[in-house]
Amino acid sequence: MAGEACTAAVTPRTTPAGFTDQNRCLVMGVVNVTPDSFSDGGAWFETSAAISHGLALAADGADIVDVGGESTRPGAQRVDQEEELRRVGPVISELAAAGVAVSVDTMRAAVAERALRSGARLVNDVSGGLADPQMTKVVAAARVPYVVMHWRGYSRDMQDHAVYTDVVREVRDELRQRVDTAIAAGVDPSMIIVDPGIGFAKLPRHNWAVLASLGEIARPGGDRPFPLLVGISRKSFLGSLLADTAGEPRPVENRDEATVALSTLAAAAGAWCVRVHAVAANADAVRVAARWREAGNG
Ligand code: PMM
Repeated sequence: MAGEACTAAVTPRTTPAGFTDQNRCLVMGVVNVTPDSFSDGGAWFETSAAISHGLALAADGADIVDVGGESTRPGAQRVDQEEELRRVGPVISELAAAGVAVSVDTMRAAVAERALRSGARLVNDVSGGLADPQMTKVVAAARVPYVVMHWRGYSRDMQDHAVYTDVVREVRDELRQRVDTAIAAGVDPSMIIVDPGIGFAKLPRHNWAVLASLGEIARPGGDRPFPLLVGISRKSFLGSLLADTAGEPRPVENRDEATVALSTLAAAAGAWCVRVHAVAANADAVRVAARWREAGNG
């Protein structure tokens, strides 16, 4: 495949078992059923608003709708399990019943298990199995695709862990440990998706270094690539990149154009999926990137 011959930033796009290859990067739309997420500030906290929003994202072209009940913005405190379940349960059931491919964004095995019973088709675990040792067992038993993200600790103090000598090597090696642990627990390797965890225990320069080496990140074992998910949407490193002349970061509500630009680049570099808030423009972007790759770039 053309991607093999290109730079380390480029990787062949691979697809996890359970998803059909669409010949392009997929788009995962975000529904945060939280009062305090940084990007949408509680707009979808009511169950009915979250369901309508998930349906709207699917209509806009989301291939997957990711439903989460716990904010992971830097500094966020945890919610308890019952509250997390109360937030995501009805939203997942309704969206799945409407035929939407739903993923659950959770670090808790019990929440993942309930979400899968309600119709979720993928587990998105930002802790990559570190937060709850039961998670990999639940995923293995359910035989569903599993997103293993690079993570160094809970949101309340994660930025204290943004210390690296060689960020690409360390992220890749730590992902490898998480992937090995998941496989040892019985998760089918063909169901694993890796994610560099942009903004999680990372400063802007770490995010950019990792994004420039997606080919290496996708190969935590150094050999065959895993499907890669990238979550860059509206994140603060884009705010600082686009700061005004006084140094004020670009506000979160004005970061969608930059998100689209970076989704295009990630898709052109071979990402399997981009996780975004504004679906329609990113759905166009991944189609442009697919055509770009088909034309011989990547
Ligand atoms: N980022 C957030 C939440 N969940 N999941 C994955 N797999 N990758 C990410 O980068 C990621 C995630 C934080 O963003 P949000 O608060 O806007 O949802």
